[in-house]
Amino acid sequence: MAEINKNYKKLAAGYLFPEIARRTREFQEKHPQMILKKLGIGNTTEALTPSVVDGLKNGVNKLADPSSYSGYGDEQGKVELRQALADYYKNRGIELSSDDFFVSDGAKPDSSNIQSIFSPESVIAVQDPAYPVYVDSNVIAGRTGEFSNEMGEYEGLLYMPCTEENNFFPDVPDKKVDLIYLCSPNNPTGAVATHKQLKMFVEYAKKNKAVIIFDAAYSEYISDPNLPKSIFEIEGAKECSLEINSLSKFSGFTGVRLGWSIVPKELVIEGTEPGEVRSLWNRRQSTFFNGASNIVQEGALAVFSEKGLKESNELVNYYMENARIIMKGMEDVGLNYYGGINAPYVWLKTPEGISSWDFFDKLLSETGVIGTPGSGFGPGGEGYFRLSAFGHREDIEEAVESIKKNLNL
Ligand code: PL4
Repeated sequence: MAEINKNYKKLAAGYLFPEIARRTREFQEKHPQMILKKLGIGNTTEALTPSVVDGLKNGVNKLADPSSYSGYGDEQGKVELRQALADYYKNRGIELSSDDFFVSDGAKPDSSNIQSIFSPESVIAVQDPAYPVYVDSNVIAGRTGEFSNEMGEYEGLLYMPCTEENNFFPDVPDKKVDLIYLCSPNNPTGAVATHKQLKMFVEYAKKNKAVIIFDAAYSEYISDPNLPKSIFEIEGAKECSLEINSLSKFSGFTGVRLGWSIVPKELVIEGTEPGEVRSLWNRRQSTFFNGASNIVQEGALAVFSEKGLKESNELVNYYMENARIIMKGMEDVGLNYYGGINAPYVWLKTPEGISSWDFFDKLLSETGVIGTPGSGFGPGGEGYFRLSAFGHREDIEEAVESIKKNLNL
């Protein structure tokens, strides 16, 4: 008898972002005259840069010519792209082999799939609040108990609180865990871990034979040169960490799709030899994934040219100017906020007594602005609200003006 994977039934609610889209559609149907301003989903809006467009065209042209046509490629990605990635890290002082890189179609699939190479018995620790994929993928894999409505938590998961008191970066767990998800700059709080904080996690992981899964999807938004962009800037991290990243937010690849994971040869867990964990991930990817599009990989190669990097950095600056406009607006209306400095998210504290979802409804109905309720990122997000800096400048300005004019505080 076929049976479904019952773990799906444990999932507390629909996946956050489709849920926001559903509520927005419902509202728009009831208020067709209202022009909505979308600062909810962290979705890029600006056009691909000229270098990337040339790279993609080059990919198409190669396929149009029988002498350069290619079909299936290596599941791990093009050799040149893996090397370009290794060189990019090397320029930032991080020595990695191109074999440590696995090109994929994004950080979301990598961050949800990576758990499959670890034991089903693994105890998981997540930042609270965090990108929901880390929790949901482990719920589906059966690493949690039921969801407690009272606590807003899954049994068996360790939630590491990220609060105003600890500047939204957690202390190391006070008990033994096996897999630790860290995201810096953090989605949704916009907080960035310092070298010292990451060092404490690396020390914890080594002492407890745990593995850190480091999501660096927003690393290019760090402008402070004193803050680490990669876990591998920390001494000893290669032995206990892997990292995930993508071109979604750096180069506007949210719809183009290209990411990568770094599983260093040095990463060793109990009972494995150097290179064995990397081989497991290779095995997993070779079985379940047929490689990123060859056209897209040409576009990605173009990002890592001198001109391509300059253009992508300009994109980042564009969105960060949006973040500054949002922060200024929040100051003007007197709402407390965090993040927004080295990250494209502004993390608002909702007014006293208003829950995250109630603030979502209030902001939408009074101002037409869509944001993301903090509680959608975990129980620690209750009482907070995320505004995304991804958007056309005029839309961001209109959204801020509408908040200033219409929000009834
Ligand atoms: C909506 C910490 C956004 N449908 O594009 P990818 O797959 O390379 O990256 C996804 C990703 C990975 N890691 C972190 C992220 O925040 C994201 C993207 N998050 C958001 O608004 O929080 C887009 C969400 C998209 C999704 O489900 O990822």
